[in-house]
Amino acid sequence: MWFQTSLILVFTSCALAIWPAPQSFSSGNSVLWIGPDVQVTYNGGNSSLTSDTHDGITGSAIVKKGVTRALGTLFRQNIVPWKLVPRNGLSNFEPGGYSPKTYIKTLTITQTGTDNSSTFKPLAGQVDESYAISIGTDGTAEITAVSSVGVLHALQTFIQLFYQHSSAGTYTNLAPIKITDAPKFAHRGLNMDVARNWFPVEDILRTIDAISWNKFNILHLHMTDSQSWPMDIPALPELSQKGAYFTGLSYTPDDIKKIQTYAIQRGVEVVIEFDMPGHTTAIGIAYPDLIAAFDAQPWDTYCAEPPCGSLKLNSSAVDDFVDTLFGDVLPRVAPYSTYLHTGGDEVNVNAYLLDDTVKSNDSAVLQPLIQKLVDRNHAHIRAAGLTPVVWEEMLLVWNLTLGADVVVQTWQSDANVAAVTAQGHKVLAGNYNFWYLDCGKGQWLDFAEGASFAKFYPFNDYCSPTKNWRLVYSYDPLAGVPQNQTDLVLGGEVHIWSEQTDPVNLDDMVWPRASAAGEVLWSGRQDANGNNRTQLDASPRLAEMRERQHVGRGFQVPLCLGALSFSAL
Ligand code: CP6
Repeated sequence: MWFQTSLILVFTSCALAIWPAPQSFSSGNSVLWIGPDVQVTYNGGNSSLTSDTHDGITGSAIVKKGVTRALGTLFRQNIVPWKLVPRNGLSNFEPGGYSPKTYIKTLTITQTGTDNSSTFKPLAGQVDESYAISIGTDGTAEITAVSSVGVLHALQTFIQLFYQHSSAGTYTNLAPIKITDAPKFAHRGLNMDVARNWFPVEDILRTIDAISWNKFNILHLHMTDSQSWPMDIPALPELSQKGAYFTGLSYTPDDIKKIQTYAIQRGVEVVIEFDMPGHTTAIGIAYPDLIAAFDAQPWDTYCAEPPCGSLKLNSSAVDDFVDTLFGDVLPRVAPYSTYLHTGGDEVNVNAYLLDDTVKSNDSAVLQPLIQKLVDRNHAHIRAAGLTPVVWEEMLLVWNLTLGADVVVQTWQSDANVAAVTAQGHKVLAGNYNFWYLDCGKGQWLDFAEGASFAKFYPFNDYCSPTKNWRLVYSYDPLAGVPQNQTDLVLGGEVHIWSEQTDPVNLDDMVWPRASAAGEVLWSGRQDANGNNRTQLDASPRLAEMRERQHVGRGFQVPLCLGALSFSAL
């Protein structure tokens, strides 16, 4: 049974509207239609996959559910349920003049590799995420990938090939299509701060959907900060009972598992961060003895952002705390994670003037104590089979001796990316000037501490029309990294700090600006000829991405074209 209207392939070879851009493609000039009764086969099976209800996490279950979602999206059967946008569904338009119509009858999916447990942890290059798509003029479509994650990426590309027309005269045809694709960077993440505001589980799941559409493979949850501790730790029950914004506004172990497994089914891995020793005030609400400089004033003497509070550095109670914390969390999250992030950003030495176990702001005194804390944490993480991640300051400000396995996440400059690789460490690139989605769009104009922030962060030009996707798109994770060290750049993350973001504005703060980072990370800043990708090439494709893959799936997000900057094209 055909759907009321069919869909057609419409791209010209000069503007294949795929986001992120595939590494290589070619297209022809034949229009093909597709209907919801397309026969999908996976590795030779011949039953329709759309009725599968398997709940386990196996490669074939991942593929089957991925197919169900992809076809559901294509035929508007399962758009994101959280924010249903009243839409007309498929238009009544169909191109004429093509008779007889050729329909895609079969989509043949072939997975050439065998999934193993690490296949579900698409990190650090462990998983082959490549795929190929081939569509012949006779209406046969093929997807080939090594892993189930590769098949998921292929499906996200596949559904973008079909265009629902709403106006006549713009279609061109394209089969035969050939696409071969693979990511430039292994680590493609969004860091979501879930501590500054409370985000119900469904907001996180919705964000996982959207990041998978953009071929990101990491959701980094900045889980804890000074403002709240929203994760239940059964061995330390008061942490979230007192440290969450309100009792119950916290993620239970079941919630965490649900988030992790939901992500894995979409080719995404969750990285949990417990930021310490700074950014920990909320711990002190339950355990006052663990925290120095609790809400100390004036705040800008003792911390980067109020309320102040740092884990004490020479306290056996703190040692016991981290032992209990990691002993509780790691066995639960390890099956679904590769990494655990121990934070380490923005430690203010003055907080330790007020630490009764230290009473000093001398870096030479503090450095070995921070080293001990980090060593302790990282030993726990390694014992659980995971790899530690830290913020750049642990290496570049505190000169800690970090294991060769440790991944260092930068946020301040290109020079710092290079400084990390110069020391032989793996690095996640990021830069507040380009990839901080909380900066700009006027959010900080309303912030009560705005004047103080302006003093510290003059680089945030508030309410700027230039903090748009174009700026995000112009960032190159490899800028400044010597040729022979680029292998150490695992990828990068775009960040949504949530002081000014909550479930109400989450989607439009993040999307589609994060999509721009998604393309840089998947496709690379440069094209196959080594030239920087241009905004002229990206702009119509991103517009399609936003309209069809975000708004069309229920995300009411603006394109935020912002000020044109032709000099940056
Ligand atoms: N919170 C935490 C933040 C920031 C960082 N860490 C931050 C710093 C500067 C800017 C934006 C955000 N809000 N925990 C830095 C990694 Cl401009």
